[in-house]
Amino acid sequence: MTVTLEIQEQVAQLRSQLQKAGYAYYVMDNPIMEDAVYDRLYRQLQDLESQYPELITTDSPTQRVGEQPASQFNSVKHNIPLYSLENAFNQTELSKWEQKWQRQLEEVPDFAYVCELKIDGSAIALTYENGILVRGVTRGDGVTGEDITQNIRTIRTIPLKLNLDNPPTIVEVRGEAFLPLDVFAVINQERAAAGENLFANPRNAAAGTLRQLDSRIVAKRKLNFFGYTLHLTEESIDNQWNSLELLQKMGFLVNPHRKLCQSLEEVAQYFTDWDSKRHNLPYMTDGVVVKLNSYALQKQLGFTQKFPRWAIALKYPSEEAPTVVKDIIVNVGRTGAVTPMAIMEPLQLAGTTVQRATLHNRDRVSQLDIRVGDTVVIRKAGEIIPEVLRVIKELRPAQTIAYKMPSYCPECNSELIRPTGESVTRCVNSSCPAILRGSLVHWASRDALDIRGLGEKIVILLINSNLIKSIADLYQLSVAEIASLERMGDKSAQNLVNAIAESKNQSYARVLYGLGIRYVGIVNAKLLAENFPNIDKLAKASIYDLEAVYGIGEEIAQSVFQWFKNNANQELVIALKTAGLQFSQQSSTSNLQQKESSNLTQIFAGKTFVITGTLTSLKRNEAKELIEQAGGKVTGSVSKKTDYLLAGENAGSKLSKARNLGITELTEQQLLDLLNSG
Ligand code: 1X8
Repeated sequence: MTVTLEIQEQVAQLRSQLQKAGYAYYVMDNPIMEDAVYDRLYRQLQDLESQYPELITTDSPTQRVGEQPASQFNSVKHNIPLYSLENAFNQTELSKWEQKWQRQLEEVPDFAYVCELKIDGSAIALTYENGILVRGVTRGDGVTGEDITQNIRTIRTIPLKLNLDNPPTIVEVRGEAFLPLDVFAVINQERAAAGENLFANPRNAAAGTLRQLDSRIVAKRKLNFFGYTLHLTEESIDNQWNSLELLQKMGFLVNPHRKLCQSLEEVAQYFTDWDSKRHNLPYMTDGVVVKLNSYALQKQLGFTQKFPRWAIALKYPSEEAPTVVKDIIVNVGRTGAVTPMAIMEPLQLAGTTVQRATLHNRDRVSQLDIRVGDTVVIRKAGEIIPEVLRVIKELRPAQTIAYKMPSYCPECNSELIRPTGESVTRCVNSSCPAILRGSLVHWASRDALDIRGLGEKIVILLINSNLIKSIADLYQLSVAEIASLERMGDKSAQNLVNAIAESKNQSYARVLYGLGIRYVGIVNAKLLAENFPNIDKLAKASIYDLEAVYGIGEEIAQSVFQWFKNNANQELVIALKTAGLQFSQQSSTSNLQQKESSNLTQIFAGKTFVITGTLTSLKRNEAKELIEQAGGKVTGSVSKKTDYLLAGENAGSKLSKARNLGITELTEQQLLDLLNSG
């Protein structure tokens, strides 16, 4: 088909509308368009682009997520090195820095400092050619980094095209890619549910995410970016403050909490203010960056071997501190995972008292060679449990004994298992009291059934007095039974019984999460609940059915499938159902069930479908049900036997495989048209 001028204009207009709407939504946090309208324009653009592939440009809003994972990242030398910053830890060091730069000049001119928050993320350099994003590179060692352009493109607050009428030929933008704290928490929850090692802090999580080879995974992690340095070939800007303004105008997210300060006293005030206010920010900061505003002054001062002389990072007190190990124990969690822990002389860390720190796993224990009596450095980062960072071997007392992890469960004495290829050691005795205790605590936790008053202490009392042997027994407890526990009055017993009864109103997704199925964190629980509208459908789902859900991978599918095969779990579900817990989705999907007896003709009789990508007008299970009603079958993976591929947005490897096999692709609209004509 030939491309008319009209179509070109239509494409250009759609892109401009989408780009403006995306900017308003992601950068300004002030949407100007309804989601449904955005989706409709997006699909119009996608349709035009698939009809006229020659019109696709790299800066099109449809081109943020790549289809193919990268096999590796190429090394790239930075055009301008990325320096690190000199650190100052207090006002004295800050004053010394001021004296130092001033001594370098024959005469100190009028000057101002720009203060910015120091974002605890991963520095990256972006290159724009003629206003179009062409490259994103990690900091690396400052001289050479890795080309992660594919991943960078998924960050919504990084413009694919600069918002400038006449962009300079080359623009370089530096800034910090970071994970907002809520996103970080969810990622770690999912990793904990999967029995994987947690990211120590948002910085590691951001760095790890940026180095993911599959940009579709990066897209799901919701990285964000603050721009803070602008390099232009022409000298049109003469200070840092104006460059931040220009960055913002170009379409970048620039941190709003910047301040132009006329003196070091003002800088000190900014630092103190933000030391308390930083805890309310939705991202992690580890200090403030102070820069001389004037570019002329910056140029005059230049760089040392390592640092610019015109900037410094004023850092907050460390969240790391030394203490002494009193004991090493192992803790058995609800999944049976055995975690070694150090019990330490209590210490103050970032404002709280800490006396336990995780040693993660067996390998970490031998790597550290930690012993009772050792002096260790503890780190507390964000919300997670403190960890032992390192052992100061120089301070080890004489005659310490190497620590060896036990081979038997400290709670039930059964032999511990370490599956090959896994770092976690487990107790696999399903009646281990530690597992029951952990399962109950998890069931009652805030994101699960949220049963107030049912903490670990009560759980232990309930188990020890033989009142409960499974989660379902909670729902049989009487006020009198609870009141018979140590230090439990009638009133608190009644409150607890009420709280337990109220938990029956919690959603199906929370119940699924509460069951503590491995890899099923809150996010996956919601996905499962949306796609399998009741527990019977979920219990009957094959691995293929499970994997057909966008976002549910092989490991999760396997884990869910295995969980429902287990007899004890089946009994638990029955008992909880009898007790009145929610095991079906209360939503729009229910009208699908009513359609079950509808009289669609069997136009897809004997045909096999695969669904991939994000569907926009139908839910996955709706599409599946429609296909099945028309006599078709939906499977999880593409093969020669597949007849049709229903491809939604951001379809990936399944789409390429289907194309290789010459399988017919359908859009949602085409599917609906076929069904309507049938
Ligand atoms: C590092 C960082 C800088 C800024 C914020 N966060 C950082 N992590 C900033 O200037 N606003 S500058 C910088 C560097 O130059 N190494």
